[in-house]
Amino acid sequence: MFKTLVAIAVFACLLLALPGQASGEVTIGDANGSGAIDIDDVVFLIDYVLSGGFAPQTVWRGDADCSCNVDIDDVVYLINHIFSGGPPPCDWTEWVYTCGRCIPGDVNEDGVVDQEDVEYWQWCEQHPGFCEDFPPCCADINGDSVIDISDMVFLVSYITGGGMEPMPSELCLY
Ligand SMILES: [Ca+2]
Ligand SMILES: [Ca+2]
Ligand SMILES: [Ca+2]
Repeated sequence: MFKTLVAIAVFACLLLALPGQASGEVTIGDANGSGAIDIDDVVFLIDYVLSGGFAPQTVWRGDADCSCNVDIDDVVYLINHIFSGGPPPCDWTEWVYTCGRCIPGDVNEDGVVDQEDVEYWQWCEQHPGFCEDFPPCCADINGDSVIDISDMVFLVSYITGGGMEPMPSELCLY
């Protein structure tokens, strides 16, 4: 019995210790970044939109109606969602595509993710200073907000088959 209680306690602690969001996942509408969409986000957005208050940490979090800008319509949308059962904000992946931020993995920005992206990346690495427009939002392919060799590995793994699809990056929110 004691062991069971300890196991339950440990499990509960683990649950509490889990972060609200996994790396690479953003909740559109969670304007204050608390991990949930609630009245606090409405208050936060009203303050930002109408009173010049703090912007959401990554401003596009506040784009609740997924219109690709943050304004009073987002406040109305959130109120309708929270209090009147209106539809939730679009999910993060949908937002990235809808607002044309980037196709994850499409580092040469030609609209497809393929071997040419790997080649472009390699070319950029070999020619520092020539790829000033290297799009960070497309190049953080594993969605951990850092651009490094692991993103290249992720991309190669996807293109050659078997690897996971590139994920949208929180870098797209800046
Ligand atoms: Ca909006
Ligand atoms: Ca491409
Ligand atoms: Ca990364």
